[in-house]
Amino acid sequence: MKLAELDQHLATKSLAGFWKTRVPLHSPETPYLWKWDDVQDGLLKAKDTIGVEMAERRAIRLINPYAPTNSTSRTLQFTFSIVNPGEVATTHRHNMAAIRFVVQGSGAYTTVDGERFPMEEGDLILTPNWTWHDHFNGADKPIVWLDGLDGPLIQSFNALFFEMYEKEVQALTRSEGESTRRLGFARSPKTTGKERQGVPFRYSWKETYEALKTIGGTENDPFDGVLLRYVNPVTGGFTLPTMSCEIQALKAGLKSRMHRHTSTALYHVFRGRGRTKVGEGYLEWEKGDSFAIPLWQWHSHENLSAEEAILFSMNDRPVLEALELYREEERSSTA
Ligand code: GTQ
Ligand code: FE2
Repeated sequence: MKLAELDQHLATKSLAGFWKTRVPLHSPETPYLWKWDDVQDGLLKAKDTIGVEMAERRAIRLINPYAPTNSTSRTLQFTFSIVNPGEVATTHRHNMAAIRFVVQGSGAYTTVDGERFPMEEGDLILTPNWTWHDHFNGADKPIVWLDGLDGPLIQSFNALFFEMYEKEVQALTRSEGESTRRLGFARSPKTTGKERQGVPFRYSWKETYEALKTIGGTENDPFDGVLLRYVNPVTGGFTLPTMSCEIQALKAGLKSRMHRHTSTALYHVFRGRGRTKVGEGYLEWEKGDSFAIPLWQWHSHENLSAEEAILFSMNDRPVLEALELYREEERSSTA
């Protein structure tokens, strides 16, 4: 039998020979940067055009035009939300995990599984997989925050589920600060280690920044400056099963060494100005910008200003590690 004939025969039986399909390998992805001016302009236009009651969430997604998934990356998603004074974003839950990082404004609340968490600039709030969440802005100015989600990853499994709560706002069943008192500092001796990792939690900016300052005097990661992971309050490990959140300070003039790894990272510039070399090109960033560093691209960061720069980021390393797919390589040079 001729090869072409065989291939055709197999195709009629919904089969294919390995010699025909091979195994698709990793293909390099394109880094991308979103300017804050564009994001902010979109949010301010949406603020007056889209009612939060009609949209459920007034959120704008970052789309990497080079990604095949219509999302920020193949696994992780950034969106920015704006909530006007007095507005409520109604209660729902989904098995995407989400985080909120407050970019601008204050005086709003996110309620997660019955506990109310204040939202101040720089705070990080976890809404883990399948927790009920709603938001309320009690201030007299709009508030803007960054939503980080593992949506594209969950969609790749076709396992995304979503539910609306029966009421607009959920009842408060816990006191404010209860999760921190339960989990933030000490573990109950009854802790078994098998507790659900996806617990609601808030990392206040005040404490995050104090921690950055404290370790900044002595610890400097050659690839990332002064870097902190937001550890999960139950396990002490990654922030969530699917996402690791990190905050890093780059001292004035710092140039980090190059490395690459099989995790994908999304960044948001909280303070400062600089550039990140990714592959052969540079992503030039300033306060408010966001950028994506695809997996397996050599990269290094540079602070181009006389002030400290602070980057918030989220990556999918917990998933790569759990599946034994995580690998990392280092270079001794900075570019
Ligand atoms: O803020 O709860 O971008 O549920 C997509 C789905 C944000 C949210 C998104 C969501 C949210
Ligand atoms: Fe949500």
